[in-house]
Amino acid sequence: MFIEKIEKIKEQISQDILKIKDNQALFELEKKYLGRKSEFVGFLKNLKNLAPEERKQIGELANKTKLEILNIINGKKADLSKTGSDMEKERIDVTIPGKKRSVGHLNPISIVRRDIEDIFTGMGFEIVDGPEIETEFYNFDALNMPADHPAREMQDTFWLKDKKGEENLAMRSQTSAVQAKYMEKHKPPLRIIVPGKCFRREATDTTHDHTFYQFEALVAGENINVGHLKQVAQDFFSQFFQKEIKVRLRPSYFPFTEPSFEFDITCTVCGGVGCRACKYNKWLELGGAGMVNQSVFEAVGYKRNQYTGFAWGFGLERLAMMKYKIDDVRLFHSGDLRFIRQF
Ligand code: FA5
Repeated sequence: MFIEKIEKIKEQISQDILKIKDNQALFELEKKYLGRKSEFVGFLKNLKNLAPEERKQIGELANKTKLEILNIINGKKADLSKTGSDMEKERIDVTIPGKKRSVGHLNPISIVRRDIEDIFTGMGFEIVDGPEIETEFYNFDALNMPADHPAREMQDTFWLKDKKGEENLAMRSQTSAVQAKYMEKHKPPLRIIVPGKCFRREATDTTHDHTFYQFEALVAGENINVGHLKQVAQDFFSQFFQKEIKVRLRPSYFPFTEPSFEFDITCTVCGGVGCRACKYNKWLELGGAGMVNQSVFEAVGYKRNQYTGFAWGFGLERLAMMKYKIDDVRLFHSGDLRFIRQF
């Protein structure tokens, strides 16, 4: 009799639930089946009057049924909470274009640096790295620039104390600092480029910043001459700019090269007419260059006059300025998003 009753309740709720259209009706239904005064709860209360064996069997069935009733009610609750407008909100229009995710991109300095590295590895050069904090020895002394040398003044930099508290570590002022370090460990023939960050205590202007990049080239071997220097540079520029670029070597002085040159290319921002980027000079100085001074070779342990070589140190920003027609070097490190997002 009890079992039949339970079955009947189950059947009844399965039918009743179909008629429920709103939360109020569902509330009434829940009350009807599971409320304190409901037939089912009254029935559960009466179980205690059954014989133990029967109580166990029917009790289990009753509890299972109670769970089933709860499931039916909760299922309906979930259905009702998804009203017509909720469904509308959840509707997905797969034809709407997706949201564009903004992915980062390379800084123009990195783009140019990679371009340079590609071109020079294509010419058989090795890419060498060096520390940005350098000893006074490698940044200056090994390059024939002892402490009292006037050329040091043009590369005033920021000094740091070493572990002993002596101020003889420099934020390197030139990538030439890597020259002696590399040659101490390698013998010619050698061909390297060293792209990297340099620092100087500068009064900044459109072509000078306190932090900038250079890329050094160093070639050493037998019978290397100025013609090689000019040709390699010329090949590089025509590949880099994808067009013929005029170069100009002006006599100059660096303690570590002999003879020395200033290396200019025609300003590609104004096409050689004169603009802010070239300070109305029509030419833009890219860097210094020259034939490696035999004293530098000697300082790293090579025999004097056994090898010859050339080196240069070009400003990487200046190349980027030419390539992208940027008229102020300070923009690169300004952190100005309006600038950076243009690349
Ligand atoms: C040198 O630094 C030498 N080490 C170059 C060199 C290497 C000569 C090997 C001979 C052999 P200079 O001080 O002229 O030279 O700097 C070279 C280039 O670095 C400059 O022409 C310029 O393009 C870039 N540069 C120098 N100072 C700055 C600066 N403050 N801001 C931006 N670019 C700079």
